Amino acid sequence: MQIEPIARVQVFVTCPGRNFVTLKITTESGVTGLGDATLNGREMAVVAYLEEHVAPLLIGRDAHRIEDTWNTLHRGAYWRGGPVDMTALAAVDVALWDIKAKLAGLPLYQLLGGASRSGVTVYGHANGETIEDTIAEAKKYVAMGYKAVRLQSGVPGMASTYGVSKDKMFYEPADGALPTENTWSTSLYLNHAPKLFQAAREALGWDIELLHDVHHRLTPIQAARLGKALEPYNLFWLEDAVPADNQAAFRIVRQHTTTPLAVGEVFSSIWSCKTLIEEGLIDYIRATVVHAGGITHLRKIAALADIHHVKTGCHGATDLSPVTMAAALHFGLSVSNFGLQEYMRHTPETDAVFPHAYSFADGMMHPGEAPGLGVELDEGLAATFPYKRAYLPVNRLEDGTAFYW
Ligand code: GCO
Ligand code: MG
Repeated sequence: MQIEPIARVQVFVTCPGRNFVTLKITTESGVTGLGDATLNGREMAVVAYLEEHVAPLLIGRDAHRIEDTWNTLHRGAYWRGGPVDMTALAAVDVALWDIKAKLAGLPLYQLLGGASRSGVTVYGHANGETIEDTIAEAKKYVAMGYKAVRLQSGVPGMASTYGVSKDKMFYEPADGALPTENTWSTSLYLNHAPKLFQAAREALGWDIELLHDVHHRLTPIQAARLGKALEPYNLFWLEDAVPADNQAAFRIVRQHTTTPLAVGEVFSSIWSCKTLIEEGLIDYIRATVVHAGGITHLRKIAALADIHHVKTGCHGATDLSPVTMAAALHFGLSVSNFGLQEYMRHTPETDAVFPHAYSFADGMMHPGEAPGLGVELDEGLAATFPYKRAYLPVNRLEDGTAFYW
């Protein structure tokens, strides 16, 4: 039996415009694997967890035993689960898949069953202060070949809202050494959102898929009303319509609207979406490689989803590093029930720190043919971008009540 003992485990933190945490595992024969361990706004919690509690358990283990390592780290942790633990576990898992595929001399998707499609269809982010600006941005995505675009626009009367950036291409909300405070009005938003999509259909036609992210801000009955109001505009999905801590909340939304529902970017395990999937309450599951326990665990979520007609729709914001982007593309290319992949382009600095083999053409991405994930970390360049504490914003209602962001 071929054994590939783990010799070294290192954690790198770099901030080429935003913070990224990267795990690097090196085997005794010198093969390296990378895993993304970035948890936006809580980066150093995962660093400490990996360095102090996970790395010592890995030294000497056989890098080939991915499933056993996953179960050992998960079942062997009495306090298991949650975003910090599952992000750390994901980083280990992805790094081990990277190593295994490099040893096999194959791009990772080949080990996951091979390509099920010619490419991974992605959606881009069009956003603007006004409906007109947002539509103008969307037209640029259509011109670039995108087949699906997410639309977010500013709401008249609200100083700022989720998804609308100062710099349209690189939306980066984790912008403060202390959280920025936003003010939220559900009624202004609910009156505005359908107008955005009515104008978008008039200007963009019906051949482009349109998506929208509510970012966890409605009650179930408000989400139901929005879903109904958006039905005439044929959305590909309505995302995070309500906070999903209570999976049963989706029953109300579901029974009122045929607008397809997506949820799960903040989920860390199959237990966060078991009811949603089994009861057919959603159409797309947005759990990702980096925050839901890596490729090993995401495959189990996707397998459960598959038998319930739920497709994947993995999170792919800029706070997920190119290591996650690559892993998501290998996963998306091979998984049977692929739906759509989010793609927010990284800054040129980030792309330089993480040279990668993946590429975009005609609205689709491909992970490339390099053995493993096809991503490396330029450690020298990474070291020139030191960590900077950065929080995601917080939200308050107009009367000052603390609210979901
Ligand atoms: C998305 C997400 C992001 C998150 C961000 C938080 O749909 O891409 O909602 O914009 O807000 O990933 O870290
Ligand atoms: Mg989202």
